[in-house]
Amino acid sequence: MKILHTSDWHLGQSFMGKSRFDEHEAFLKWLLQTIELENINTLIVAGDIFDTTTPPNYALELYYNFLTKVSSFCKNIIITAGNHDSVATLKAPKQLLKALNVHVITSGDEDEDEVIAIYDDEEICGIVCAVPFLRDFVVRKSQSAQTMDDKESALSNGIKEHYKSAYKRAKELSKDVPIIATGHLTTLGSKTSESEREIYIGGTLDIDSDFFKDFDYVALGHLHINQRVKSERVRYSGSPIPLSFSESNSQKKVNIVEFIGADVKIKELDIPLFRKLLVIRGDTASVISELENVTDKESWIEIHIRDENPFHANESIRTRAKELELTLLAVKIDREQTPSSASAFNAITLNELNPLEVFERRVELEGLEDEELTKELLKSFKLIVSEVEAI
Ligand SMILES: [Mn+2]
Repeated sequence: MKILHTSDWHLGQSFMGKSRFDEHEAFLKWLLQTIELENINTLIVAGDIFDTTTPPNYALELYYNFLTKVSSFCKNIIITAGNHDSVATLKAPKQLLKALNVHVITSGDEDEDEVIAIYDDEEICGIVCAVPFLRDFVVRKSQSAQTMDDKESALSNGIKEHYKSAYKRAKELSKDVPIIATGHLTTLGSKTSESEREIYIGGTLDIDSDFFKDFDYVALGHLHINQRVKSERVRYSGSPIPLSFSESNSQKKVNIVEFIGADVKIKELDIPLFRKLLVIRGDTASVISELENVTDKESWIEIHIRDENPFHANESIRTRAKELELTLLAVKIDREQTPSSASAFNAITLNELNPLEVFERRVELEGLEDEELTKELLKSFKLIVSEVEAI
C-alpha cells in the first residue's frame, strides 16, 4: 500500500489581490503525474482544500477536474475538510464523488462514517480514520465550561475521545492492516508560519502528539511547513505552494508513505516551485540594488524598509520597481526603526496587513500605558476573529 499525503491546497486563494490559479493548476498537473509515476493507491488530502468558504468557480473547476482524472488510476481518495473549508460546499457533491471512489469527510459528526477501509485490488490493505477539522459543536461535551481554560480543556479532551473511538472502530473492522489517521489541527511543539489562522477559541489549542501513538501513520494538515512531530510517523505535509511570504524559504513537499509488511517507508518528495516569492530587506539603496538584480520577472516581492525616511523610501522603491517591471505586493516598514508617524503608516495600504496587524496599529495609536490591558485587548480581538472565521 502506497499513500500520498498532502494538505492545505487553499485553492482560490487571493494573495494580496493576486490569483494563484496558475500555480495551483501547475501543482495539480504535477500531482497527477506523481501519483501515476509513484504508483500511489491512496491519496489523502488533510484539509483546507479551498481558501474560503465560498470558493470562486475556477477553484471548484480545478478541484473537480483533478478528481475526475485522478480517480481513473488511484483507487482510494480521501478528502477531509479543514478550518478554511465550508462543510456545505464540500458536502454537496459527496454522493456523486463516492461513485468515483472519492471519500469526502466534512464535519466528523455521527452521520458521517470516518472509518474508511482502503483496498489494493480486492483486498483490504489499510484503514483510514479520516478525521476532518473538528468544529466546536462536534467535540464540545461540556456546556458548563466557564473560563477560557475550561473551554480549551473540554475541547482538547473531546478531540482525544474522538480519535480514540475512531481507532476502536477501525480495529473492529480489521485487526491486521495498518491504521492511518488524518487530522487538521496544531500539535504541541510544531513550526508555524504566518498564513495559518488560529483555529480554536482563544488561539492555538495544543494537542500533545503522543496520543497519536497507536496509529501506524498520522497525516496532518493545517500547518503549512512540512514537518514531523515527535515521531517519524506523525507528519504534516505542508502546503504545496507558499501561502505567505514567511514561507518563501521553505521547500514545499508531499509525503509518500509505503507499507511493506510491518515496515513503513516514508519519503518527502519536493514539489517544484511554480512562482518565486521574494523578501527583500534593507535601506533604500540596498533594496533598489537587489531589485535591479532580480532576474525572474514573474516573482512576487515583499519589501521591508529600514530607512530614516520611510515615506520617501517607499516612493522611490515603488517607482524603481515599476521601471524594472517587477511586481511588488507589499512594502512594509520595519517598526523598530520607524518613528510611529502618520506618514509612515499611510505608506502602507490596508490589503498589505492582516486584521490583527490593523488592530495592533489601532491600539498603538491609543498610546495605552497599561501593558496588561493591551494584552487583554489583543486576546479578545483574536477570540472574535477566530469565532468569525470558524463560521
Ligand atoms: Mn491551511
